[in-house]
Amino acid sequence: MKTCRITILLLIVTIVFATGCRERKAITEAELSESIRINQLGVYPGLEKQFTLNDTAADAFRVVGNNGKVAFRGDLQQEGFWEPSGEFLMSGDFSELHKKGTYFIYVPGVGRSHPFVISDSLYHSAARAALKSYYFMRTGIDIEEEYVGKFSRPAGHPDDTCYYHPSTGRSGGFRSSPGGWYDAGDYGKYVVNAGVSVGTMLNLHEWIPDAFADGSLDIPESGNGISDLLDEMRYELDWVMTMQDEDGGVFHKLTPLLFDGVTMPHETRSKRFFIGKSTAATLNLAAIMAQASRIYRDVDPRFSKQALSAAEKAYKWAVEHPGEYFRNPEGVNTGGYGDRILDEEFFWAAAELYCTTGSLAYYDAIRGDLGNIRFRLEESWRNTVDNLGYYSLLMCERITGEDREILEQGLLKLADELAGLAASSPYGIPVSRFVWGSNSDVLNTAVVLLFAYRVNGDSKYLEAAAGIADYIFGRNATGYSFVSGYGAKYSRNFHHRLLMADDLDEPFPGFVAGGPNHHMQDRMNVRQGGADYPSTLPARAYIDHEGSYASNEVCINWNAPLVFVLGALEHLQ
Ligand code: G3I
Ligand code: 9MR
Repeated sequence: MKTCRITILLLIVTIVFATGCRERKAITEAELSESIRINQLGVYPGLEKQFTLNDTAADAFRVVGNNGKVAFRGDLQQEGFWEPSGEFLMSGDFSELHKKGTYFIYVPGVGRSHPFVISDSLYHSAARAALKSYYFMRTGIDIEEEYVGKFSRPAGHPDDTCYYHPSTGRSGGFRSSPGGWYDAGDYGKYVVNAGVSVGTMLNLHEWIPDAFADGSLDIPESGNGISDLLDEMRYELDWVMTMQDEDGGVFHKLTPLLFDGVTMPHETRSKRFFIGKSTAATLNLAAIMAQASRIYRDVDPRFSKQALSAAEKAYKWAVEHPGEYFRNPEGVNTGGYGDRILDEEFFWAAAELYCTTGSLAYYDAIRGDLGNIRFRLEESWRNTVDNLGYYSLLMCERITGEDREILEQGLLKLADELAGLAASSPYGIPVSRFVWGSNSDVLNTAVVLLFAYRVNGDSKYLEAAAGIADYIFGRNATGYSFVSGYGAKYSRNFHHRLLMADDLDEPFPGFVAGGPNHHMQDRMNVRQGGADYPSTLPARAYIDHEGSYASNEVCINWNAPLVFVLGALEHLQ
């Protein structure tokens, strides 16, 4: 009897050992599977940890450490069919694994994932790179000297001779308008898009001033005792200031008449023009200058004063000229950034002016809307700028009592809707429609959620925001990490003239691609370049190809919520 028990025990031990050996062998030999979609950077130890799988035959997964040892075993959950990507999906959860280290996911019968880390400084580097991207976009500098051999970029546009286009209301002449960032893959500078970009990043600074303390980036101003984020924003603010006309109105953009070809900035020959003067541009200046005025008050009192007076003059002009809508004049084909609904811009500018001055005239203009925050998909530069005003109001101590209650409840209601949508999506995002710049739509939902977390500290909002970052770094239907330089397979062939014209092996790091866009307005151009979209399904309509300006361009208003989300997560997790 006893011998029999020992034999059975031995048999069990042998089977377990043999199975273990077989599994270890299978793990060692497992090949990379693109069906396993995971944040290719990793996850924070204390937050939830999920991945998505495009393969419904499997039922279990392992998280395997660097040493080949299984650190966690779990079951996969059915997520069902997701229409935007046309996939039947499953998900895995390993939130209970907290130990820091390098891992990969192994799914028996499917393969292994890209490696990733569990780390509490997950986005330390990526957040800094995302902000540093603006330095690479500065128009007036010669980056080559610093980056020879690494990133080359000969001197940009001095913009010392910029002509007045007749659409400005002037009949000739020129002046300088130096500094500022290139908008995107093109070399234009647009006030409207400058506004949402600077506004978003200043919102972060006002909430978390040490997110990018002095010395966190390697930029010429580092070491001057001022936050590097404020230094970088100042480069753009100073340019925006040059766009204001004497009467307070603001020129819409500074670009050539036609998009430049693929040439380096110092080689372009096209003349650059001030084009149009619009209510939208004027309100953008009013909003960010009012915001900057309070944020730079201690850092640079002179600038702070000047910024406030520019903002007030601009707001007045806009009130007197509420309908100066921009449209490209004949013969001009650079970016339009045209908008005919300016309620958001008026709200934003009045909100910023109220926070800075406390003047009731501004408060009257916004008081009736305190509870009405929304999330509007697509084109953040025109659709979500009122949200920037709401965020400033949330941080503004002047708002108390019942008004504060209305404001906070409005935000929490919106955040609950977004968190609910994210929870029901197999990729953890509240977005299911994908248009030009969709990655910025996705990131902007995380900004809403992070502000909700600021209001009541409910971790569900922080978790949802972290889940949205997972999507950007690889837990998505394309399998790409959309941020250059970060992840095993990242977007690199951007529609970015600086990269296309130069012979660089590596893109500048820290840029987020526009992302999936089911309209594919550039499909002809992509095809002429000898390629095509891998899929026309909305969440997969993305191609890492330089001809794809509608899915793979870089843009300052898309990187701004990336800076916000990574800077905030790194601080809050
Ligand atoms: O929403 C409509 C949809 O209803 C319609 O069916 C569809 C048909 O094409 O268009 C959709 O609107 C598109 C819109 O983006 C929102 O997705 C427009 O066609 C499309 O032209 C528009 O693209 C804008 C693009 O400029 C072209 O004007 C982008 O939002 C905007 O971010 C982009 O911005 C450019 C600047 O002009 C120049 N600098 C680079 C920058 C980034 O690409
Ligand atoms: O290169 C341009 C890109 O920077 C803009 O965002 C985009 C917006 O319309 O336009 C791109 O230029 C394309 C033009 O619109 C159509 N012809 C092809 C151009 C790029 O190859």
